[in-house]
Parts: sequence; structure tokens; C-alpha cells
Amino acid sequence: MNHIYKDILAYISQGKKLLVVLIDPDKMTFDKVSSFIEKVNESIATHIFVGGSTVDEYMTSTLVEEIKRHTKIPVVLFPGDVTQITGKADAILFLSLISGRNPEYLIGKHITSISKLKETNLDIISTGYILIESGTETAVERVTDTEPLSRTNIQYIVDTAKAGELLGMKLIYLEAGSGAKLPVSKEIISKVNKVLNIPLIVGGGIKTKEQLEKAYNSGADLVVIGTAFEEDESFFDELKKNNEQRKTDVIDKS
Ligand code: 1GP
Repeated sequence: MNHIYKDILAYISQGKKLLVVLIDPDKMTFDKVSSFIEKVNESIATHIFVGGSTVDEYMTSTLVEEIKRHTKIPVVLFPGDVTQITGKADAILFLSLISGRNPEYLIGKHITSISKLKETNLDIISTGYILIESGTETAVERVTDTEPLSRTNIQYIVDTAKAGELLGMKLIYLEAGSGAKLPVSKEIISKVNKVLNIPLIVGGGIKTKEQLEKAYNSGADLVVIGTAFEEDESFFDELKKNNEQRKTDVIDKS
């Protein structure tokens, strides 16, 4: 069994923030994997998530295999469907969409997935997945046929997250949706963070270093970025390892 969740807790207890690069198998072509992953390796990314709302069967398995040929960074499945489960990854977010009221995404698909999961060594991380309104309809909304929570009813979001924790979930994921116009606000992140005793993931619509830092400073432990890297790989240059150190070196020499 892999120990991805234990490692996440260990990072956080040292006061570290984690950055996740999300790869959607639908948007990544096989020939681009090696150069893309090279950039991930040079960046401050700590984890790679693989998943999407609509992915062809078996795509995920071959893609994960190829990603793992190029990196030692842990690969975590972020599945939109049971067909995206593959034992080639290190862990899986076992997502329950607790913001919605569609039984399939609360518990149904989880039952269907058990026979597949039994054959793997994946670290299975129970995650309360909370979709928050973000300006336009997102793929998660369409595929799951659920309504996101209103971004102005913050107390309801906070209570939903706490209910997830009390049900025994190990992570809470505040999701604005891929390519969201409006990322999850700092008020929502900080209020949810205040009541939780488990790690908090935030993702959707984060496209700049400032937005990333805002999410961290508001209380996100892990931030997930997908679209910004897909659209412009030079964003990785702003998030290179030792960037801060290099800046200090330049100042020292001048
Ligand atoms: C989507 O939270 C992730 O599930 C990442 O969103 O693609 O907008 O970065 P972006």
C-alpha cells in the first residue's frame, strides 16, 4: 500500500503548502507527456492529479504509465468515472460530491468501483468534494447533473465541509470547476479552513501566482492547477524550484 495521504499530512505538519498539477487525459496528447512532465519536475509541484469529466476508457491507464516513466512525483487519480481507475497510479481521491444530491456521485459509483479497487494497491483517500458556483456552468455540473453551492451562502459551504469531516472524510476539496471564471474566494477558503481538522484542497480557475498565493494565505493546504498550465506552459517558469533562492543570489551579488 502506498502512503500518499500520510505524506501529505507530514508535509502540512511541517508548515508546507502543496501544489498539484492536474492533467486531463482528454487534453494531453501522448507525445507531449515527456516535455510537459519535464517542466513539472523542475517546478515546485508536489503531486500530479490525473482525471477529467469525460475520458475515453483505458486512456487514463496508458497516460499514467507514460507519466510515471518521466517522474517520481506521486500520481493521484482524480476520477470523473469508474473507467478512470488504474492501479498504475499511487493513490486515488475517492470523491463523494457532497455539495450535490445525485446519489450516483454520493455513493453509487463508489460501490461499482470496489471490484476494480480491490485489484490495486492504490492509497484510497476519502474526499468530500464540494462544487461552488463560479460564474458559468462547469463540466462537473453538467456531467454530475448537480447544482453548485452558492458562493454567497458561506455558512452552508462551511457546514457542508464540516459534515464531510465528521462523516470520516480525510480531505475536503473546494472546487470552482475547471476553467472557472471565478476561483473559490478567500473568504470561503478561510472560513472553511477555520473549522476543519483535515487538509483542504482548493482548485478551479487559478491562473496566476498571485491567485495561488492568495489561496495558500487564506488556508488552502493543496492548490490544484490544470487549465493555466495547459494553456501556457511558461507559467511553470514562474513556479520553478529555487526561484526565490536565485532572486536572493542576484541581490547578494549586486
Ligand atoms: C479542476 O480544480 C481543478 O477540477 C483545476 O481547475 O483547470 O481551472 O485549473 P483549472
